[in-house]
Amino acid sequence: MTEVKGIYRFSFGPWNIDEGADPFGPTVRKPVALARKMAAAKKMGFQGMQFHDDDAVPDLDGKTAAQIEKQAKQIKKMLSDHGLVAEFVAPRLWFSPKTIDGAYTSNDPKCRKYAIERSKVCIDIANVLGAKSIVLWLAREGSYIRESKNPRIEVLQIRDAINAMLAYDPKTMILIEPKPNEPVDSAIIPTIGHAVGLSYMTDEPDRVGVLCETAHSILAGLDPSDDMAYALAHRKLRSVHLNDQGGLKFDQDKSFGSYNLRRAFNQVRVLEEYGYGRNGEWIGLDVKTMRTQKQDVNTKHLSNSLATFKFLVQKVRTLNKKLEAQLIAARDYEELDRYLLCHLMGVKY
Ligand code: XUL
Ligand code: MN
Repeated sequence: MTEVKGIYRFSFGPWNIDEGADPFGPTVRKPVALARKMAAAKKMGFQGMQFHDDDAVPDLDGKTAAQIEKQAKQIKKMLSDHGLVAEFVAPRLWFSPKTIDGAYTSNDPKCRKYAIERSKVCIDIANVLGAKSIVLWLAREGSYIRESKNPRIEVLQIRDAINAMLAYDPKTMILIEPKPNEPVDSAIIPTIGHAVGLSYMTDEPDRVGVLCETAHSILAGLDPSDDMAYALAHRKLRSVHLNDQGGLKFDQDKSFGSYNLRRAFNQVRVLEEYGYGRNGEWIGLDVKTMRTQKQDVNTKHLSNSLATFKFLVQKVRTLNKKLEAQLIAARDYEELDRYLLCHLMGVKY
């Protein structure tokens, strides 16, 4: 049997090089201009960038269509000048005073309308940047108090919003990025399973996929590699946000593999076995610099995550498949466990 191998292209977003503010303290690093972030991406071996709509066009809501297009064209040129492409654009639907109570699921119809119009503008920006998909991180779709919304209607409202986007543009792919909590207490689409289910409810399921983020699966008490495998079985995994997470804490976005190397290995294993990337899927690294990190070394979380991913691809490719098959056939999973640990630790087995 010919072995399928993954083909990997890497991306991250401007928010992944940040100033270090957290809910308890101010910024500790100076902002880095977008052009410098692009130069850093190229230097570290990334091929693409991810954007929020207002990463590309700041203060978007106050601008005309012509102003938006002009600004987006400048960003497209900046990308080309750096030898990069745009992977996706995501509508930032969690900042505006109009999205305090949610976006597509707000109780105020004017606010729901705003969210859909803003998503259409996001698609326009994606088209100018040449990004093939938009990502919906459903940040405030849910509630702080269950009785404040009708959860069944919320699901249908999100479906209708996605249908409006599908109808607006005949080509854009829509990727749902689920997360169980933060900023809201209870998200209405908390897991990859929910997102996959929702995709089938839309008018064009083939144009609706998912983006699986390591930390979000862990926050839902699930294993990220199983979530990725589930989405792959449905042919719905169109992007990933690899990072790491130390259990049920705040959304940490730690460097890939930094908490649990074996869990990271299994994510790479699942992607590699499928031949992820063959259909143009990207490896996105949604990682955050530690607040303690100084200005001149503020991209190590990205280069380290990339290096760990590549290292783990080699670990998957150099696994002794014959031995693995023998141990599985003998049902000696204790020995398989030991072999895998030795292989990962790089010690003689
Ligand atoms: C939020 C998150 C976002 C999305 C992009 O937790 O992961 O960065 O990936 O909007
Ligand atoms: Mn993410």
